[in-house]
Amino acid sequence: MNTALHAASFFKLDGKIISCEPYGFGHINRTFLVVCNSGKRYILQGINSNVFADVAGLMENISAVTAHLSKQCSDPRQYLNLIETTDGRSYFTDDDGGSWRVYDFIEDSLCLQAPENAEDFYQSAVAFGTFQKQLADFPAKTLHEIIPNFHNTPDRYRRFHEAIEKDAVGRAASVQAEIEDYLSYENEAATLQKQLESGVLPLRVTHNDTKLNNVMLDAKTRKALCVIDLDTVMPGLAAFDFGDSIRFGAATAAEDEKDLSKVSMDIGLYTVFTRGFIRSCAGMTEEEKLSLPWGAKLMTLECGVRFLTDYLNGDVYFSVHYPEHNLDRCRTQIKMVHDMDAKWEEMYAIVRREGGIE
Ligand code: ADP
Ligand code: GN1
Ligand code: MG
Repeated sequence: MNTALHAASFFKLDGKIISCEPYGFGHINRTFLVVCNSGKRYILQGINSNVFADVAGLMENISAVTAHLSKQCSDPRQYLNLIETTDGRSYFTDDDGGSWRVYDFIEDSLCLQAPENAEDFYQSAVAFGTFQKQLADFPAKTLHEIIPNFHNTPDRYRRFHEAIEKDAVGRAASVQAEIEDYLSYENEAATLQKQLESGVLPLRVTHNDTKLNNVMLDAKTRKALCVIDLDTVMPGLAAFDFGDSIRFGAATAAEDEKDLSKVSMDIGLYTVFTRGFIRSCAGMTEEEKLSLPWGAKLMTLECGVRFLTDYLNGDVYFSVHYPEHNLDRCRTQIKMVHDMDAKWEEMYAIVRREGGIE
């Protein structure tokens, strides 16, 4: 029996398992679709233990957050529902130390890799803005910090410097141009971190990985349904969630597009996302609203730094499908950053207008 199917047999599923197949496009966990003879479907995930050292803490976070959300949602498809193991735990550990969890499959839903129209992207903003608002009264201090310094951009630069120095797989010489381009932005990297440390920006419970493919839309109405992929829910800034959404969803091309002439930040999509996020996350301070353009730029810069760091380290973190995959990804991100620089004044003006700031 394969390990995923074996793991699935330890959960309280409705009926007998008839199939268990790889599913989706995540970079981190191993995801499977499990179908039972009752017709019921589930998502089984092998949790990536290289990325998540504290699986117990991670599952405690997810259990607590989904329990909190379940009290505020009328439709069970509006939050991730964890299925217990047969002995009443939130996850199963196999004989090789692998950790597995199961969720109800969110039926009649859509998960998009790119928005098909502006309304899809608006709905993803509603999903993430609502998620943040619903967690505004959640006691953030009780959450485990699953990946310390996850969106600490200066710390990502520190690790980038280490990777350049170490040059573990001898790739540094061939990517000097990319390294220099990223280093030329290092002086901007601490902008949000400084505002967080000085108390200008409030700490919230945030998702921290707000890619469009971490949102489910209702297949019939195409309205926001559910936010998924809760591994990185931790205390953070509104600008992190806003920014990572723009990085991925307002891009005019895929994260790994090779033809850079296709890559830019769609200002129309940026506008609709800003509108949806500000409207659904009521209560953001003026400083928070004004930090949103920085979120877009720094989350894109940071993700690019992470891709390039991983390329230099020999692709030890992100899943890659070919040797230059992380390099291609880092090139699209810096292209996006250049484009945001060109649109910087407009990005601010949009936030002011949508946020009602004179
Ligand atoms: P990763 O951390 O690897 O990105 P995700 O939790 O985002 O893993 O899951 C990968 C994909 O699996 C998602 O993009 C989505 O398509 C699908 N998926 C995850 N959870 C569910 C669910 N409960 N119902 C339906 N599809 C899901
Ligand atoms: C990873 O898990 P996934 O594929 O949604 C990563 C994010 C990156 C993203 C880049 C835990 O997200 O931080 O922004 O890839 N998640 C983790 O596509 O590192
Ligand atoms: Mg995901």
